[in-house]
Amino acid sequence: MSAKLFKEAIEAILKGDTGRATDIAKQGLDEGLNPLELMDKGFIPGINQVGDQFEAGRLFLPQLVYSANAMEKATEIINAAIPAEQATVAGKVIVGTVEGDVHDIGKTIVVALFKANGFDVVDIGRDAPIERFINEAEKMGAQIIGSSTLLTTTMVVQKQLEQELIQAGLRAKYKTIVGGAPVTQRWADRIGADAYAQDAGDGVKKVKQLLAG
Ligand code: B1M
Repeated sequence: MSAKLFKEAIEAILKGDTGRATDIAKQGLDEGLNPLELMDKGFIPGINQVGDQFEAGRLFLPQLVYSANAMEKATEIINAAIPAEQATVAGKVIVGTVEGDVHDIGKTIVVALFKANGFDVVDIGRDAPIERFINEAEKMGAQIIGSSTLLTTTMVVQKQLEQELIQAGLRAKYKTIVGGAPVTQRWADRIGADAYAQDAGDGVKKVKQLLAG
């Protein structure tokens, strides 16, 4: 039954059918599916296929926008249903998508999972300037600054964030974690970030490690 629903989720995202995508999200949750499984096996493969088709020139920007809208609405419903875990480590985290990049679906999932794991999170949104990451981290007394980016052209902003923290004399005060589709452990090492996470679950694991260390 769930395999059929995952397939329908993929199709709804490919068609950019928001009504169908939100119905499937609700149906899956009503049927007791794990929200993250519904995301990982249904909606995320759907939006990844959209990305592949866009890259191959088989889909155009308006269709990408329709699919993204459907994905955003389904993600909203699913994020709200992620069960809250008992907090094992307390921690304050700032998360945002870097300046120049409006992709925030993955970042929103990361934020939802961080919150569900008991972390105190300030989501500074997308296209967020470096000063905003730093000012908000200072304001909230965060221990961790997390940045997301989906564009190869904006990956460099994660590096600039590291440099700004050094220049402001604040680098030792914070741990940094980076993520996003083109980001890798190698990139994190190269720019001097403290951690890299490949998905939201990995992000929770890495944040716990950073707080423990
Ligand atoms: Co655009 N886009 N897009 N897009 N888009 C990509 C990224 C692209 C790879 C598509 C492609 O060509 N195959 C390509 C980038 C190519 C490149 O840089 N090499 C691309 C492009 C080119 C563009 C535009 C430039 C298109 C144009 O205008 N001509 C434009 C950029 C505008 C801008 O930002 N300045 C653009 C616009 C858009 C939309 C607005 C239409 C929409 C975004 C809507 C939104 O986010 N609200 C969109 C979408 C939806 C995509 C794809 C199809 C899907 C992204 C997504 O949501 N994935 C994408 C193709 C792809 O990635 N396969 C594509 C699902 C999401 C759950 O995964 O975000 O990777 P992801 O997040 C994961 C992990 O990466 C990780 O955990 C998440 C959950 O598992 N993670 C973290 C992410 N952040 C983390 C932070 C952490 C830890 C883990 O700690 C802090």
